[in-house]
Amino acid sequence: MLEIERRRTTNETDVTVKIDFDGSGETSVETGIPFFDHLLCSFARHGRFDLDLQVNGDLEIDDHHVVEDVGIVLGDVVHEAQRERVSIERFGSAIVPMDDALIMMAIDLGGRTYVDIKIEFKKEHVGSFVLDNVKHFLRSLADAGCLNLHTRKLAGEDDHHVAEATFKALGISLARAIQKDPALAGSTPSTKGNI
Ligand SMILES: [Mn+2]
Repeated sequence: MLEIERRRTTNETDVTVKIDFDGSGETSVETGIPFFDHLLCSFARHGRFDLDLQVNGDLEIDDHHVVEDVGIVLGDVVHEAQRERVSIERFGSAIVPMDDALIMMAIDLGGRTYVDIKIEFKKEHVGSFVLDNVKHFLRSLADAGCLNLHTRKLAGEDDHHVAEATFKALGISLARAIQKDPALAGSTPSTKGNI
């Protein structure tokens, strides 16, 4: 069990998260943006994270602040998980197909932030969710979590599939990076001795 709780309150949003990185994929997610909820549930389900995420945000403006702040809070809890757990795998990657869509993602929890996102969409929205916010979410998460994150759309015509495969790839990559490597026996996967 690697359970972390966080609450982040600003003038724009109030985000409460409880996540168990060693869970089974149980989700309760309410951001006020149905398609974003769907993406976050896919992320948690395929990462086998138990995720309870409740957000009150200024959606009367648009979905930007909610998406950004959920990214920041999730990055924060990833960073804490990485510090709490010794002997993590550190690297995690996935290539996830979803019908026409094919997404590659690779993550390093080595503590140095670098983000390279090449995911393009055909349309501007799915439902009330602005698709450009997928990139903004990933960047916010990587910044707050000190992640090295690379992702590519290798194929995909349907924006719903492209976005969902991206969140599945994120869940799987993170789960692989954060899992314990028993072979390390208490040491850290870095030639420097710590990360
Ligand atoms: Mn779907």
